[in-house]
Amino acid sequence: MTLPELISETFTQKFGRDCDLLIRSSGRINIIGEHTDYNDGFVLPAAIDKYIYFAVGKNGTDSCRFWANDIEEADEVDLDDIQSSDQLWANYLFGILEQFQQMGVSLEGIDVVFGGNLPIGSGMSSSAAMEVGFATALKHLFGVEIQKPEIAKLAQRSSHQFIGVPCGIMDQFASVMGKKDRVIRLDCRSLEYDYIPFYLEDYQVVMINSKVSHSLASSEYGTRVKECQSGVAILQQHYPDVKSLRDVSLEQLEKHQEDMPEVIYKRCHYVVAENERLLRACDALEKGDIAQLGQLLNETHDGLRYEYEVSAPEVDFLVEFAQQFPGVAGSRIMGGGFGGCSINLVKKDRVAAFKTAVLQAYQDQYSILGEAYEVAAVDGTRPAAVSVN
Ligand code: GAF
Repeated sequence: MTLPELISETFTQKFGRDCDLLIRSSGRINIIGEHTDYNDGFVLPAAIDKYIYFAVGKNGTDSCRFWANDIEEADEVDLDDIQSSDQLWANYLFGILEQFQQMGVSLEGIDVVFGGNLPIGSGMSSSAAMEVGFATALKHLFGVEIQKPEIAKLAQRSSHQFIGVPCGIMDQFASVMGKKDRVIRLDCRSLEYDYIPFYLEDYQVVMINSKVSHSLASSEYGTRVKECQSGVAILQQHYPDVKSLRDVSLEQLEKHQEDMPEVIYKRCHYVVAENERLLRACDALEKGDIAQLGQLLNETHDGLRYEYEVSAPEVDFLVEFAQQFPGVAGSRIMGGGFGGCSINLVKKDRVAAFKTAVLQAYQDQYSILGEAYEVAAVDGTRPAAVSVN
């Protein structure tokens, strides 16, 4: 049975009728440009072929019932009184309902079944895929006129307001705006974007899931946001036009190293350098220079590990192993950090050997069974047919 069949059939079994609509939502990878989005910088993500499907249908009541198929948990919420749930996954959905209500949409009760093959908590944006997937379902079900970039912004607001995570726009934007065989070069200040052909010659993107997710992740994320803001406040004393780290050059930053605490300098240095690296990475991609692209990924990992300090020992191990493995052009931790996946550019004829070797070494070192996924860039969140996977 295909995934869409599974999700729509589960809907039928649970709720005793067929669903009205099926939505396919994608996870995302980010080639380079990590922790730059909330600094008004650039990112280079793509929607990928790891999905969450939503089967939805109106139920004629004022309440919404949810079934999370992968973890077999249910939840329910009254549309007149949307309160936080004890279950985090439910809050990603409740927050979207609240956003639609704030837009003045008059919602009716619905039933929802969702699930898929996008690993949860692995840095591939399962939460953003849930948010934009559910928002896309509501758009179609209630005939709401809302464009895709607005869906991304609405989902980001929901993360800020309902979940309390001050995330950037990258994940939601990539999930909903992704295009087959393209990466998105997104300016997170203006939300202007273009699509860059994503052809890696004889290389393949391979994700290695460490299966660890350290609990520091959300509190440290907020701390990084604040650290960057305090760096900006110091720089503004010298450069009044600076609004965010996006506006700062390495030269300007280095000149004022002594004016800021060491930790703030390190955070700012990483972000400013990462923005510059991204522009060089786009060049490398356009020229088909995968060796150069890989080298930039390696540099990003060092920055995330030593300057931004958002890596994790388990992922450092995976990355160090990969960087030394013949046929790997580059490797780094991907996403918010503190666990999750590494992203690796691997020669196609070395993929099988790499996956076996890295997972074995990881298991020997940490007694954890990691997972490897070969991923491709696909079209982002959209209505789906039951018969197509
Ligand atoms: C998380 C956030 F949600 C994104 O907005 C982004 O900041 C990313 O971490 C780091 O690049 O996925």
